[in-house]
Amino acid sequence: MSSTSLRLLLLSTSVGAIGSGLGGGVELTLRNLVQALRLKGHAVTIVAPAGSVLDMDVRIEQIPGQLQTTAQTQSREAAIELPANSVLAHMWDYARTVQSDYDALINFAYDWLPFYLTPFFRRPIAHLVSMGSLTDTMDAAIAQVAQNFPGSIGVHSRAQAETFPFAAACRVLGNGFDLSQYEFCARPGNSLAWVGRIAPEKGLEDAIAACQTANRSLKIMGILQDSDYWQQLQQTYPHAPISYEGFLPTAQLQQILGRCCGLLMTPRWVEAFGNVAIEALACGVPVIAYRRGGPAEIVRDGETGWLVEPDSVAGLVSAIARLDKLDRHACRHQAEAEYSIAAMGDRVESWLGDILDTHKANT
Ligand code: HBI
Repeated sequence: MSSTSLRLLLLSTSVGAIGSGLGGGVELTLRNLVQALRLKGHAVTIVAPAGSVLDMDVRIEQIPGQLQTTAQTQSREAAIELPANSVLAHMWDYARTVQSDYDALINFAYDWLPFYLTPFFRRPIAHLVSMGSLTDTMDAAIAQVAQNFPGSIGVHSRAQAETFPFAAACRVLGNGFDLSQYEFCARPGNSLAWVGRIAPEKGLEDAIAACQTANRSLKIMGILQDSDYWQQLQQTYPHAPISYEGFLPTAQLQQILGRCCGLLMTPRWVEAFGNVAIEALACGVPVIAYRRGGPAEIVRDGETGWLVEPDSVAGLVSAIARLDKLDRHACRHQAEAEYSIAAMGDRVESWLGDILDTHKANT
């Protein structure tokens, strides 16, 4: 692609305002992508649910309306849901009216509507799919775009792509982080860390059980998304050495995370990527993760972390005992080599270039 500056319209997730934490990893992904694209000279505008805030000077078109139901709480056969006064519908109606001011759109919502609308738009739409396969209707909607607009489906990991029938059509992009926001910590304390949305698909109970067995304290950070689940954990493990540190902005998160001797990742589902793994590596913190989904592609087993038999608490305990075999400098180096803002910017710019070239060839 020529090095012309692109005018890009980024449409955020529909399940929460940016900064609310409800958008999970997508909020961080979107923020870092804005930084990566602007670093490469492109102009970026964001469309997001009203109440969105971002720690950078970028225009956000704030759209009012009812948030979308989170897809991971739906059953495989769930029908398409669109509430009255849908913020998603308003976001994409806005995009329709302004599309001529942009060279391309990037969709971050894991929802049927943006995929269905793709052929109705004059401008090309790049879809950054943020989760693995969850429902038949979403699989069908994404497959339709993968077929009719080859190359326009981006994912974070090969494992995530493999959950879809159209895996071969997916462009694996990894992710990118502003590593200057993460401070390397050479001498950690004894605590372990667990970071993520506190919800059943994240398997927090295994991390708690492992720390109780290993007699290590566990610092828990992230949005308390499912309070019933959290209550149930407290009842099941009343004496576990855990502390909930809250849902923290990056500056505070990395301060606590960096002083931990390891991060535990216990996903029950195929984690599309595992942003928190990179945040840990960036601080020099090794990652103990189930051999499942994105984290299994990130962790260099025996070098920057340990990969564990999925759902094996005993495996977590044994990996905890081997944390001291790992070099914290190797962790930081891996983050710098593969997951910097610049590295992600190169991958996304190349992806957008290919989509624009294909679009030009077909119009
Ligand atoms: N569910 N319906 C829906 N739409 C989204 O955009 C969405 C979601 N669930 C979770 C989510 N986005 C993000 O938290 C993850 O993609 C990281």
